[in-house]
Amino acid sequence: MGIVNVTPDSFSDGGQFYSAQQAIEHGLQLIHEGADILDIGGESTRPGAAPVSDEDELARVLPVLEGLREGRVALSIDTQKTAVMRAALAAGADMVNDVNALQAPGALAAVAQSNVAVCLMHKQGEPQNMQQLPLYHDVVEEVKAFLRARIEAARTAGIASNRIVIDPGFGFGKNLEHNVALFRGLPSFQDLGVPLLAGLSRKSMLGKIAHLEVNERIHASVAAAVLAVMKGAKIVRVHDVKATLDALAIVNAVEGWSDD
Ligand code: 7PJ
Repeated sequence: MGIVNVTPDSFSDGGQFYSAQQAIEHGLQLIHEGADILDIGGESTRPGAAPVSDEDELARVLPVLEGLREGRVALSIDTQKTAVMRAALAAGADMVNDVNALQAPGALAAVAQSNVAVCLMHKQGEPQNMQQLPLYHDVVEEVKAFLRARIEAARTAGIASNRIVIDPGFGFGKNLEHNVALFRGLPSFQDLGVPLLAGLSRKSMLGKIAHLEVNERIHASVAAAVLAVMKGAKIVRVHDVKATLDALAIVNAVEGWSDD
């Protein structure tokens, strides 16, 4: 899954793909590099980021969805907003990626009434405050329990489990110790019976571990993606598609997962 940010203040690329045309060109480049899914987002969820209105978010993402629809890859809409989900699904999105796990009013119904896939992600707190004091007794068990409950809520709302993907939400209300514990515990998320997505690309946990600024994290990000796949992730959400696929080709050749 290649990341296409359409925000002026996105987490990791400094807003360089803000304009729709630039975002479309970036998406086409990621398709060329081998992405199977593009994740299009118009609201930054970086720690401390300010919320965006429905109208502004839609104005950012809809032209990009339209512009990439002919690209013959699956298009994911990265949003927490029910109105944005509905409009993006009407515009042909294939997947909803919700860092809020469809907890907004109407979000479960919006996805249930379509036939698209959904990624349910765990976070603690909200982007404005989530890194202030993340607290867990057992981070792996608590994140798993939350995701289990959200899978159940989605299924009850009419979303079949073969449409659901889960994500422990690296960096969303977790300190370095929590993030490392979750990463180590990734294999146990397979107990939940749906595919696992991991988003580690360029995140600050990698910077903290290897002492890297955000624009220096490609190699650490590739290592993290490879390790996540080896621990069971079926989808990795990345900025650097070609570098990641080159590394995963070696894993596939040696570990024999090329038919997955
Ligand atoms: C994630 C995401 C993630 C999912 C962001 C960033 C922050 N969606 N959206 N998982 N991260 N599913 O890219 O650094 O980890 S925004």
